[in-house]
Parts: sequence; structure tokens; C-alpha cells
Amino acid sequence: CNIQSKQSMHTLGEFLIASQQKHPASTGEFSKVIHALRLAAKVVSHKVNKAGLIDIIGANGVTNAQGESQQKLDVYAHETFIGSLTNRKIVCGIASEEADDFIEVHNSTENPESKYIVLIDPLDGSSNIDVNVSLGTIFSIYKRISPSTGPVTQEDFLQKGTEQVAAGYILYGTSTLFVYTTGNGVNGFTLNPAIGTFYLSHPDITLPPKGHIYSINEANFATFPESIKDFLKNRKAEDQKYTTRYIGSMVSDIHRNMLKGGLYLYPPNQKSPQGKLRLLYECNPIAFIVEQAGGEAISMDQRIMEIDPNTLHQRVPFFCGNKEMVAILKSYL
Ligand code: AHM
Ligand code: MG
Repeated sequence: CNIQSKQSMHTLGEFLIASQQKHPASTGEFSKVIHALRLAAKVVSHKVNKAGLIDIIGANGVTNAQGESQQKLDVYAHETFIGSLTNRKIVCGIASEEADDFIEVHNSTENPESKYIVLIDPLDGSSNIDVNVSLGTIFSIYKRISPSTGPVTQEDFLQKGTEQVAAGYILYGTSTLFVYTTGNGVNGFTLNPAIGTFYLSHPDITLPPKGHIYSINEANFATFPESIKDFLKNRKAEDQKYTTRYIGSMVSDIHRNMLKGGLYLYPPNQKSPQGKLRLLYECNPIAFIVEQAGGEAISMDQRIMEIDPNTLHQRVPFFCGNKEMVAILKSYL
């Protein structure tokens, strides 16, 4: 991707105004949702950067909806994003990877025009918190499908990924990046922490057509499906053509692969028979972004965004990256 020249610096706020002006019928409601996410991103970014300095690291003794131990920053990020979205009353429902059930933000009769729901993984890659490694937030925005006269229902959250209005991630890395798509390409904004402003740094992110990186937790190799084992063995057989990079923070692994070209894989294995990643909070939003950047995202035999979700915390095998590498993988699947 091109890095925006200093002469034409756009902030995320300016970019949103310009995008809104292209849609004269727009009420500005969508921009408000992004504004709320942007605010929470800045707060979480600040906290993540301070994490090494204060006594916030470590499990807090409770487990999340899937029974995994949570760490304090997970909870902090969850509360920050939920708080930012609910205080402004701009969405009618939220589902978070860190909560068992969805949250009805307020009765729609109080605010009948609120039509958006947000699904969020507030702090992904949480196993990296206590070692100062990059973390991320992943979000997905849909329009509710239940009648606006009543409360949101589970159906509003169990929509296919193809119905997403927008999706994005925030990468808390060496810099903090806010990357999102509304279905018209992917743009990335880097936070200038000194003044708390996101600047357009990665306009129109496009995956290179070819890639040479693959990212996978290969320690699970013994119980991967045979097709995946064959795929991996043959990548290694092509001496020095490929390299592995795996951080274990999905946002970081995906972001690097989007810029450099590569394939991310989380196949099923004995420990995680459906794979580890959640369809609604992780796979669908990343799939939307990767497809918008010219790549592909699939499960074992289906496009990720066409999977009909059954439950809020459903997991699916997940593979995504540039088209050429996904095509090679498909020939094994
Ligand atoms: P989390 O939501 O509990 O943080 O788990 C998701 C993370 C992804 O960011 C990452 O790609 C994956 O789990 C790593 O899993 P593993 O440690 O099994 O390789
Ligand atoms: Mg996660």
C-alpha cells in the first residue's frame, strides 16, 4: 500500500465527513458509531501502552464465555468499548467475545432511529498481554433485522458476514492503527499519541497478489486434518520459497500479511475441533477486510462470510490471505 504523503494528511474525522458527504441521505448515525469506537480505541491504546508500568497485568480470576481465563486488560477493553458505545446511545445492541449474551443497549422506543448493532472482540491476542507483544480489537457492524419497535433479538446478531455494513480492527503495535472498511476498500489510520489524532496512513490497502508468508500454530500439527498437513509439508518442500511468521495475535498476523502478502491458517485440531477462532467476533470482520483488500477468507469448504451462524460464540476453521495462496490451499482442501 502507499503511505499517504505528508502534504495531504487526513484525519479519521475528516475522512468520515468526506465519506458521509458522498451519501446525501446519510443521517450521520454510522459516523457516530465509528467516532465511539475511535474514542474507545484511544483509551485502550493508552492503557495497553501503560500496561508494563502498572499492576494491571495478570489473570483477574474470572473466566470468559468460553471458559478461558481473562486478564485484566481484556475486561478493561470490554468495559471501555461497551461504555463508549452505550453512553452515546448510538447502537441498539452489542455482543462481545467477553460476555455470554448480547447486550440490549436501550429500548428502541426511546431512540427509534438507532439501527446499528456492533459485535466486538475487545482485546484479541490476550495471551500476549503480559509479554508486551502487539494486541488488537476487532469489530463488526450490522443493521438490525428485527422490528425497530421492540428490543434487539439474537437473530440480529446471527447474521451472515455478507450482511456486514462495516468491519475493522485496531492494532496496538509499535503504533496504534485503526483499519476499517465499509465495503469500498480498506483504509488505515495511525494514531499520533501526542495529540490523540488518527491520520490516514494506509489509504486503500491492497494485498499483494502473491505472498510468501504463512502463519499458523504448527505445534498442533499432529492432529490437523491430512489436507492441511499435506499443504504444510509441500510448502516446506519448496525450499526457501516460503517463510513462517506467527505472533499469536490475530490482528498483528493478519495486518502483516495484508501488507506483505501471506496466508493465515487456524485449522481444526484435537484441542479445538472447530478451530479456535470465533465466527462472529474474529472471522467475519477479518474476512470482510481481507476480501475488500483483494484477498480471500474461507473455512474448510465455504467462504467465511456465507456461513449461517448458529450461536454467538461459534468457532470455525479459518484461512485467509492473498488469492494465490488461498487457491493453493483450496487445491488441498
Ligand atoms: P483470544 O481471543 O483468546 O485472544 O484468542 C484469539 C487468538 C488470536 O489472536 C490468535 O491468532 C490465536 O488466538 C492464537 O491461538 P494459539 O495460541 O492457539 O496459536
Ligand atoms: Mg479473540
